Amino acid sequence: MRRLLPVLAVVLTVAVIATLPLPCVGQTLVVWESDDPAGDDDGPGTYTYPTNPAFSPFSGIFDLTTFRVLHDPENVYFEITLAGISNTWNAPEGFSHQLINVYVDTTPNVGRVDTLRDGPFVLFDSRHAWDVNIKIMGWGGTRIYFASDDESSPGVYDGVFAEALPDGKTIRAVLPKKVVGEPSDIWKYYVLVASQDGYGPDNHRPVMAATGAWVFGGGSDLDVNPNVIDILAPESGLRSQHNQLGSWSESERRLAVLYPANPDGRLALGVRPAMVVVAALLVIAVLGYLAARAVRGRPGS
Ligand SMILES: [Ca+2]
Ligand SMILES: [Ca+2]
Repeated sequence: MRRLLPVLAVVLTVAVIATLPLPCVGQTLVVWESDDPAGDDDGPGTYTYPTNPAFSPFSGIFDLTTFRVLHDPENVYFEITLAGISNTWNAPEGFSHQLINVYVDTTPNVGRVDTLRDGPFVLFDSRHAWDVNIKIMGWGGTRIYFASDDESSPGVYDGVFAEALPDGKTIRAVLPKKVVGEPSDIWKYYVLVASQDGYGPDNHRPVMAATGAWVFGGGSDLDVNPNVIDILAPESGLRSQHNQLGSWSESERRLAVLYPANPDGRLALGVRPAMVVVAALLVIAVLGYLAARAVRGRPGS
């Protein structure tokens, strides 16, 4: 038994670490985070930036690289890191270009699969209908909407705001818990990066067939292709960004269908479930060894 003590200590340590909350960042706890491939700010693979110099294709201002959910006792924070952000037109929040919509499936089996208003031109997976939509943009436009809202809803803005962080590439949205609730492991996230346009549908800069000074190219002149430049999604596979954002059809007037970035909840974290499995296997191995010893040690065996 004495020889087993170090093994048991390791097993217990791994098991405890696997169940601990994610590491602290300052005063806040990380609930979930995920990276997005760099250089995929091309929607379904065909989109090109507007030609006005404010939208340098090398700026990466619509290229999502990381999405992070944090919380403290008062607020939930969404941090969206891009390859770069730019404050070309001096928005008070420190970013001018980005329009980020995060749709969260907080409650299974309720919610909606379309957007509140025409603008992004996408639909959502019916198995993960969204319940809360956080619209993040400059000039005081950040809002929280609910699936039960109607098209004319002004959204919740009390205590809701967005700001550029000092790293010069991260936008943080501050969302009161009394509005959005306590973040949970079962929350599923759709993260959509678009270009803010005060004249566009629901503030989305359109993606047309041909690139122009103020519009993206590589889409359609009908309101059927996503006005979304990057989403949080894998680079390859069935649910790749290009497959998701390319699942629209002009001839069939069919919108693209998007899938949440973490359909399997915490499994998306990768390393932690692996640690849980390793810890469980070690516990089983040790228990099996102890049981075998107990049987061998029994009188008459
Ligand atoms: Ca990206
Ligand atoms: Ca992406």
